[in-house]
Amino acid sequence: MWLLLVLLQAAVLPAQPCEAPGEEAVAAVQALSRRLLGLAADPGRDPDPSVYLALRLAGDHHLAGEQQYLTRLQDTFQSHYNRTLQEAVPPHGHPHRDATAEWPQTGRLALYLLGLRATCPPPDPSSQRSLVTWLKHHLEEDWAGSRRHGHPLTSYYQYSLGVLALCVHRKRVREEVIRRLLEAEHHHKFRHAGGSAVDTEAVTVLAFTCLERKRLVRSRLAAELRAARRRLRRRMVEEQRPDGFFGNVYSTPWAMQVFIASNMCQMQTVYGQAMAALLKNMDAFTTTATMAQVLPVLHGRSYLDITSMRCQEEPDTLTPINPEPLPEMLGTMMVQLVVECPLPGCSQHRLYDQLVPAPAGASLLDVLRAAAAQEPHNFTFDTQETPQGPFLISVLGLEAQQQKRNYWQLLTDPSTSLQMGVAEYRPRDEDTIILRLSKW
Ligand code: B12
Repeated sequence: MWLLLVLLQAAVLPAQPCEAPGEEAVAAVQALSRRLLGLAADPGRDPDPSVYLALRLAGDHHLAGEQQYLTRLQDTFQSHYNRTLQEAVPPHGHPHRDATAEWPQTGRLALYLLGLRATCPPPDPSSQRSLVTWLKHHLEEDWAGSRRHGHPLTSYYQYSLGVLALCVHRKRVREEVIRRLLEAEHHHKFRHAGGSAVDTEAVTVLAFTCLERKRLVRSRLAAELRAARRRLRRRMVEEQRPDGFFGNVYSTPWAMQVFIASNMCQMQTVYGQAMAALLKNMDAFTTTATMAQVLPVLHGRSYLDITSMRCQEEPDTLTPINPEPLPEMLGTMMVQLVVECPLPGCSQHRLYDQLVPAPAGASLLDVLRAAAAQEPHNFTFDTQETPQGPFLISVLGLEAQQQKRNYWQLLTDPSTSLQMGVAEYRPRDEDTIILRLSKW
């Protein structure tokens, strides 16, 4: 009887304490994992280290598929950095600033290095040494940028990812570099116009947790990090929305990683509420990037679990599925497209205001294409491919500038910032969409 009870309980309880509970949830999570695996197998998509991390942190695996994906990632990163290293590294081993003339790649390299730590069996650490040196270099550039401009050259999100990845690789970073994050937290600098701070706060908490846990900082700093961690966690709990989300549906998985990494998922009802909200909104995760960010928490894992991968216990049972085509909608819709330039230096505030007909159910990207094709051909735009999808970089010949921290913000009337990019958002008939050159 006793044995039966234990067995029954084992069948009902999730394998990981923070995992999505219940049979229905397990099936939904597995379906999402299988879809991500299907998308990862598409050679037409650039490999993304977050996708690899999500596959590695899942409960079940397709080990051959993961190995293939890793090879593609290695080809991309190793060849880029080997080439740049040959051009850039002087004999004493520190990369020159000029040879990395492009923007620092703090976040991407950090995610790749996190991915490498998650492979089974772990690769020879000597093969990663030069990449770790590069990451330190990018982080230093970001730190110098933050002193000069008051913010890192990339963003605090990428900066925190950099600290986290170096910590997971057990590499020390200068105390001043860490203190920059503490100051930013103290002065509420993580929030940027048009976006919430939750994603960045959560990555920072993970980085602080790692630094403390791996004892990579002195005890005084460790105490400060612990206090900041508690503050940030308390703030997240206080700011949880009535629908269960922290920030929005896409930042919620990051916030949940905080509770997993702090072993607090079972104690906090907020965690259960957030998990229930995610499970109710699984269809919001349509891009590889958003799927990759939600899957680890649905499996009850955080990025800190990378440091304790159990290579012997990985079931090789996952099979890919291909995405289903979206249902076709009949008819046309009319979208009011408005372009605004409210920044100093703009010739006019409202630069464009036209009604655009498009097929019902079309994406915002399709609406922009329809506007460009429409007489008198006075609308132009350009996008750039990113791991999150196409990013709108220029409208009517006005390019958003990374250096000036401008971006083309997407809004619905009067001022609601969209939670999706141009390829994912589907306007409805009679919607007004605003493309606004904003500061972040
Ligand atoms: C920083 C940030 C920004 C900055 C990026 C500038 C910079 N130089 O860093 C700014 C403020 C410009 C920005 C803009 C937007 N963002 Co943003 N952003 C982020 C954040 C916090 C970190 C991204 C990052 O650095 N990743 C690490 C690097 C290594 O990965 P990466 O993929 O190479 O990152 C680049 C691209 O992702 C791109 N990018 C940033 N945001 C977005 C959003 C979309 C849809 C696309 C296609 C690209 C893109 O800029 C990054 C830096 O170069 C994420 C949070 C998260 N959870 O991912 C949200 C996030 C990716 N953004 C989001 C959104 C919704 C937007 C906007 C659509 C908001 C809006 N209404 O205008 C716009 C994009 C509009 C456009 N022009 O196409 C959502 C995307 C959700 C989804 N469904 O895909 C996220 C997940 C935030 C959230 N929790 O809702 N963002």
